[in-house]
Amino acid sequence: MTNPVSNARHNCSELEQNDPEVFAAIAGEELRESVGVELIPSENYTYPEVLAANGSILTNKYAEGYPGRRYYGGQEFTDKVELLAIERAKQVFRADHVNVQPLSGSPMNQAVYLAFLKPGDTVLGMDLSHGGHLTHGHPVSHMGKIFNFVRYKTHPEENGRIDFDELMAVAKETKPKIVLCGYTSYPRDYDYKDFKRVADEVGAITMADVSHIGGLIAGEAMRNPFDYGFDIVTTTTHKTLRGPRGGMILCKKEFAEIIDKSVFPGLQGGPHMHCIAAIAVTLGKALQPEFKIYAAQILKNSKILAEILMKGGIKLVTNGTDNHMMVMDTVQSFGIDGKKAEHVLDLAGITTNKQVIPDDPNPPLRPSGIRLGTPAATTRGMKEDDMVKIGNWIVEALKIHDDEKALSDLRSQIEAFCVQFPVPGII
Ligand code: DSN
Repeated sequence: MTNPVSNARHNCSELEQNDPEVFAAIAGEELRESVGVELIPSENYTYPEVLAANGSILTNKYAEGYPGRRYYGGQEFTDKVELLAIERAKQVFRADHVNVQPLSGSPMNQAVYLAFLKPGDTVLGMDLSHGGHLTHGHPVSHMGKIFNFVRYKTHPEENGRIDFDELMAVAKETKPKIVLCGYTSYPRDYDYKDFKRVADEVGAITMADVSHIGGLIAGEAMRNPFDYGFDIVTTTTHKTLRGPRGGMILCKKEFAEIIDKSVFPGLQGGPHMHCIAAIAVTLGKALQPEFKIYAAQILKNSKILAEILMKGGIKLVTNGTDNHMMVMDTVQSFGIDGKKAEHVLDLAGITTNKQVIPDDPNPPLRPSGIRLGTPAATTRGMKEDDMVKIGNWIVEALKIHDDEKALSDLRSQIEAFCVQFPVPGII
């Protein structure tokens, strides 16, 4: 990599002059994001307009409360911005009501649990190693200690199917208040009507955490849980949606008040108005026809990347993908754990993340797999032909995993490829 500071394109002369250390770190990150292939499926390159709103003076303002009923004066413009975000989110997701104030994914889900549950109440959520999230009740999470999360599993060898007869029996026995579906490392789609059937049988609320696929739902490339009668949908805004870091809770109108009270004053203080402005911009983009094309391309790229990896002898969890991501079993494929595989791919200039696989015998910091996906690469304009190249490079890098010289040569090839695809927001 060339010297990041001499190569810096970050546009802030005061920062460069007055805090060269932070400036240099940001410049280094800009360069890193430009010269490598970004395949972490929860990451993306946001829009220049989002960077402008997110870096705006709206960060100066306290705005506890909601539009029209705040605890501080001077809310003329914050109200406008928040209402724009809310109205656009309602349109994008066909939701009755939206709260755009959650600071990110964890408080977003916490606010939902705290709205409806008392300590000890039961939630059915997906097991972490099968694709669920920490906030879906993993025992190390605070929510996992307060509430009784009963974690269901998938059948990875049957395309990741969930056995709904089994889930129904568990629901009848444990009487959950919330039936939760949602994932961070599950490479398939859900059949929401089955979850709804289970929840209705036991009188539970249906909640879908679609953080990973929010943009794919917005772009109508994947199913929308509201079309199946779901009560609550949560999503972060910085993954497939391409927005700033943040979260949203979308719900049926009968839950509007309880959700709003749970977010503020129940859980959070002042909303981050600069982020909310950036979320409004993001949702404005999601309403454009081009966003549908983008969402569809993410899935096309994911399909072909999965095919190339499998053709190269890599075992994928569930043997493929229906969404933007896939999980490789690197122990089975190459005899190396996910920590080593992540490092090898880093050396080659391909960024991924180590990942537990279903019922992984290995620990989370040295798991058996790697998770990867196509949203960020698609944002850069990479298409099917490019995925073929990237897939073959991944196979090659993992095969030559102990040959640092060969990995370094591969990295030069990958850097030369990447610089042909500009990163939005980096001039
Ligand atoms: N950390 C996010 C992810 O990578 O999936 C979820 O919170």
